[in-house]
Amino acid sequence: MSNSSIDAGRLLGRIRTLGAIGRDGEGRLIRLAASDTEKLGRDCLVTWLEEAGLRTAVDRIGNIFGIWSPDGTDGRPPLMLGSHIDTVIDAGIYDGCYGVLSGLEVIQTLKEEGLLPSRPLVVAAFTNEEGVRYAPDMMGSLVYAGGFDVDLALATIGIDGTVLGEELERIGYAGTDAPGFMTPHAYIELHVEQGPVLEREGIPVGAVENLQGISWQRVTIVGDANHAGTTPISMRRDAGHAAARVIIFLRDRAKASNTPTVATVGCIAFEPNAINVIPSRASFTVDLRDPHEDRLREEEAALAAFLEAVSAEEQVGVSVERLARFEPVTFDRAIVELVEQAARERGLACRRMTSGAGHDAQMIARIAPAAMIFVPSSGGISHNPREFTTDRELVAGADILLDVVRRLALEDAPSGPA
Ligand code: HGY
Ligand code: MN
Ligand code: MN
Repeated sequence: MSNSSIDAGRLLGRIRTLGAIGRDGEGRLIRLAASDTEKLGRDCLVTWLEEAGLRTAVDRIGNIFGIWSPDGTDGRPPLMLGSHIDTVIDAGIYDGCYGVLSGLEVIQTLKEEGLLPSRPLVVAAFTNEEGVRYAPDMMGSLVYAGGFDVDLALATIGIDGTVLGEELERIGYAGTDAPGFMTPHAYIELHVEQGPVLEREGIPVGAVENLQGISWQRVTIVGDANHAGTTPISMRRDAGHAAARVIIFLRDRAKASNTPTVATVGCIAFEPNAINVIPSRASFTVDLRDPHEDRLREEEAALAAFLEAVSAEEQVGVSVERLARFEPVTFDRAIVELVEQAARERGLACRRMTSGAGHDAQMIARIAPAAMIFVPSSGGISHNPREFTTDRELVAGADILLDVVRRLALEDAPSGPA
């Protein structure tokens, strides 16, 4: 593989420019799916895609594509790169954006080098990867891979009561292409690790070989509002206390399991939410993850059993809504090996690893060979403004992507002008 490099200044500049788009009054980065701030990020990306000479396309779920189809490649399954540019609340600037902008950078570099690929090169920015405003997460890539009906997805109601399809219309990204209109020859996603492993081991490149299963649920507990001062403890139907018992149960169980199982309650709301009123209602989300499907099922079953017990003991009603459920995914071994080879040839240490986070690659893996490349996250921090990766690590990761793409792009390519 060649040792040319991407244009580091262009990539790093774009990461910082996009990272400045969508800041609120307190400087927090918030570009929730199909929001006004995300529109600004989308518009910026489309401008860069066009400046790079790529054809842009938007499908019905708002996925954005930059397409380079050199002569003679039209209609062939493309090599697809990508990730997402929507963010969580008070996000870092690398999650998702690094993969989209590196994909654009790699295509632009190969184009400028005069490469003659055997197939189109495409970079994708998938809609609503984070799933914060509309569940489930990885929605755009899930629809693209045929795992979720596009009309049902467009009808999704957000946490703010908006309808995704209407919001995409409003921001001008309700595209017309059918999701899945290009079946990739292969898909590679470059992403910051968002965990502590690479930094802790001093390794600059992760060859991601699998991704853990994800279970999202919303639990609603209904008790009785009552006076905080006059109601004896024994007479309470306290939805808040019942919710607290569930949260403690989840943490204690995951900790005691000595397995990679993780459990998170990220959102919680009480009603009537008054200092001197026993909560009549508690609604909270449960995010369970494990690399092994059978263990993830065990965790879900244990939670269901505990909810039943709490309902009886606390005399409260409990209902559960499924928000997302994705089984663990194994990535394409041949691409993983290409990542390792590219790292070796650049003299960079590399290790195989599991992704703790969900990614669009896990959805595209349903329709094409897919794999991911990780670079270190400082302190393992992500979904936090302190998310950070050094320029050197960012450029190294993009160069690995460049090498892998060049190799895959030249597979069964014509041997140059006759
Ligand atoms: O939830 C996730 O792992 C991803 O950030 N959407
Ligand atoms: Mn991400
Ligand atoms: Mn994320």
